[in-house]
Amino acid sequence: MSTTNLAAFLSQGAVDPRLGELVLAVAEGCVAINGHVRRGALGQAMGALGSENVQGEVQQKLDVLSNDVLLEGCAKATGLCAMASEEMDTIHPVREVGAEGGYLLLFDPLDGSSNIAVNVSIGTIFSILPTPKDSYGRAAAEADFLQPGRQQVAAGYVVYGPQTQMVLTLGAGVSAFTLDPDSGDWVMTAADIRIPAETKEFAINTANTRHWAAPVSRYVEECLAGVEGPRGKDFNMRWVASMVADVHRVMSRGGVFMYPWDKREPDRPGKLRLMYEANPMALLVEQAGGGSFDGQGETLDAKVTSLHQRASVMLGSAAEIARLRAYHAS
Ligand code: P6P
Repeated sequence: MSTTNLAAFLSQGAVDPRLGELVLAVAEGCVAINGHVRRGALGQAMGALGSENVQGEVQQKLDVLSNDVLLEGCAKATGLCAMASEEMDTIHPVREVGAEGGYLLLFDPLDGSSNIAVNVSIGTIFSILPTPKDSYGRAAAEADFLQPGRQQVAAGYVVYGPQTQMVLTLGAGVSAFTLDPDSGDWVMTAADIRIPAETKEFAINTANTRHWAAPVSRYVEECLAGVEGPRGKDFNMRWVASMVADVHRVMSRGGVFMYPWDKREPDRPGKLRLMYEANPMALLVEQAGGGSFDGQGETLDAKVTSLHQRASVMLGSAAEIARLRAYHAS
């Protein structure tokens, strides 16, 4: 593969220069976040703040630091109209856009932050929507963000693991870039990523087994039954409890990642958030030939009613998602 980098990839003719500028600003912010993550206890960013975010979750210092890094770094992107984050109750307006339109950026600045203290991979997830046509010439409103995931013009994540990697789609396939720790450059290390349709690996928190809906229980039980069971093959289970790490494994070698609805909070669709976790991951997975299902329909078609709404998430290898869909239909 000829060596190319993120800047060159984003400056291709087909990419709106303002979109490329915004993705580069996100990438630069993630380089700064990467630095804080990797300093760990040697830095000032470890530990909990004692505050809670809009989700009612204890905020880690790195959660807020990462959020601030992205707010400050991305505001310079000339096409950016407003931002929204897991860590902020309301949207963060940046500038009005004229008739040429612009972009809305959503992110989970540091997903899986409960893993910071135990040195397990964590990540940043981001999603980019177009500003709605009726928003031209005025400041952004929260309602402008409430678009189905299929409207995304770009989505990606950065996983802070043994390597720091960005996996990105602009709607025409999925590429991966590895941060060169020496040069600080994002070097393309994978192009046109494809998820195998079949798999022998599933990821779900099995501590919740007694709370699952019947179709999910059936799917997992059949995986556990292995070669003697209806699947006729043995499966392996993984659960990092860091969505970016678990989804990166699916993007890298196939598999199924599930955080489905369960009986613990029957009125809540699921634990994960639609706008800045499920939707960006669903676009990446679909662009790589996989599928994403929320128990009723495609994640990307889910109706959006609020910025921080949650979703049931089942995504990964196409044949497995088709099976889960069939079990939910029967
Ligand atoms: P549980 C991390 O807190 C997170 O939001 C996702 O990254 C991860 O997949 C999930 O929650 C883990 O949840 O209930 O297994 O701890």
